[in-house]
Amino acid sequence: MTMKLWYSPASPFVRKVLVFAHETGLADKIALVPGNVWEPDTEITKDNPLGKVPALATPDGVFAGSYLCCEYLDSLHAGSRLIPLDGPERWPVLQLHAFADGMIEATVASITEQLRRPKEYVYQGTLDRQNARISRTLDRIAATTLGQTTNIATITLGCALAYLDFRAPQLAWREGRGALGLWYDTFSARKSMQATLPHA
Ligand SMILES: N[C@@H](CCC(=O)N[C@@H](CS)C(=O)NCC(=O)O)C(=O)O
Repeated sequence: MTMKLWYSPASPFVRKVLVFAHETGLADKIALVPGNVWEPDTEITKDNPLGKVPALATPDGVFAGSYLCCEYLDSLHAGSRLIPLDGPERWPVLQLHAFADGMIEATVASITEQLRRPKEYVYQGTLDRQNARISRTLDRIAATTLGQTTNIATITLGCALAYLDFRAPQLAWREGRGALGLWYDTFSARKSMQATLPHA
């Protein structure tokens, strides 16, 4: 079975799906289809009316949004689930996923504000608010003990931190969060992370 992933090479949400696909041994079942979400008549809308990436076109239908793409991929492999279906690990994993995913959302919103709006319309208050959200969430995550278990949460966190390095290095997220930095150094060396480095 071949699936089609609408993607853009710098999108952290797309990267999350790609890392997930590598970790579950499904990467070679996915054909990447570049799409420019900023073109008004982008072809992505044929599959995903939201006009966003990622979207995964499969024999079972189109799945829009990174979480759903990952959940679908998780149903296709025989290894242990990266989104725990039940058991005590399910809720902590989903909770960390939500925080990491929210950081990506905030960073993307901030970058969109800076890169996609005419300079005179960029509102510093919005940027400050997103930065504060990211900083608080980093602090909360840094206060927890993170293992190197690979799951939807750690994959999303790895992609969130990488995206901060890529697009918002001035936030210096490692400062005062040494253990999180060490965690990321190990996680980002994984083959799945190395195979999916972003480019502008
Ligand atoms: N919640 C969605 C967010 C996807 C998203 O925001 N993708 C961005 C690229 S990183 C996009 O397509 N933006 C285009 C737009 O906002 O019009 C997910 O988890 O995939």
